[in-house]
Amino acid sequence: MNDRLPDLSDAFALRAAAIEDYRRDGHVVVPGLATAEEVARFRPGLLRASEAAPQREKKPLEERDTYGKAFLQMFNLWRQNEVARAFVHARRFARVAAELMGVTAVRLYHDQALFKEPAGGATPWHQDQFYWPLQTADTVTLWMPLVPTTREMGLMTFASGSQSLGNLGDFAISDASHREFERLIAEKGLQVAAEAALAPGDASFHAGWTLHSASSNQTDAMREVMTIIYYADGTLVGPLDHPNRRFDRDVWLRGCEPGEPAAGPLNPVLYERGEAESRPGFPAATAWGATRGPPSPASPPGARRCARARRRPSETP
Ligand SMILES: O=C(O)CCC(=O)C(=O)O
Repeated sequence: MNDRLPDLSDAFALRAAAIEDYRRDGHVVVPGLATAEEVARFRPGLLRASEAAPQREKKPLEERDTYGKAFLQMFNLWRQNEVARAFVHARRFARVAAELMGVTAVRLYHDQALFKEPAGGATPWHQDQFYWPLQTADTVTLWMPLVPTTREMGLMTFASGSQSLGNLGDFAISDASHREFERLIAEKGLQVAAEAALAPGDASFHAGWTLHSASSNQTDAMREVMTIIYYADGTLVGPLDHPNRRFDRDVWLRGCEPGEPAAGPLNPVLYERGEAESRPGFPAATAWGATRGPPSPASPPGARRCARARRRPSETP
């Protein structure tokens, strides 16, 4: 058997309608971004990486809070082995992220394996970007199951258009965020879109400010999902105005100070559009970019790394 990993660097033919849907709704499903065969080849390495990740929760489900019951959360798998690195760094995926956002280059913020255990709880409504000290609305999460996933195992639900409301307040993932955002969704009459079933390699993408939640796992099987979070190259580090953002800066933007480019050693550029790749006919910036300021420019030469990371290039987490 050929044990070389499948090549995930090719261009995926993203439908123009998917870009429009993403920019209007703040989320979209991209079926078949990877084939089931490709996912099957990467899965063992991703599982090994998730088992080795030091953050993997050891406490039994019943001793955890609502957030802890929602999923096992293991991050920076790409630092664990070459298989995980090739998956997380896949140019095919990063290019779709860039095309959805309408930016020319994207960086990695981090990856996370989100495994909802049998009897794992629902994921409360929340906004991801509450946690992220990133000064841009051009952030997006790829969410891809590694196994066939049904609603009963825990699939995502999105409040369409909620990304355009921006920051809805300081709500960490909790019962309180769920209550508050459920109330707000009803008050604003936002459409709620619930995924029904995804195959391995199908991916959903959601923007950093999109309100989302996920159903509980009522089956005996682990819901294995990989996520990869991207942001526009050129993004600056935002204020570290609460402990969650300080944590995120310390873990994922190590060495970067507010006001500097978010471009530390853990944030490689995963896709940069070449001249030959520009696709006339695709709108260039996010629909909400117009109201939230211009899209982030690509980094100027010399601004590729944040200052502290430049001074300490050998530092690794
Ligand atoms: O997988 C889940 O249950 C929730 C995922 C999520 O909140 C995210 O990817 O931002």
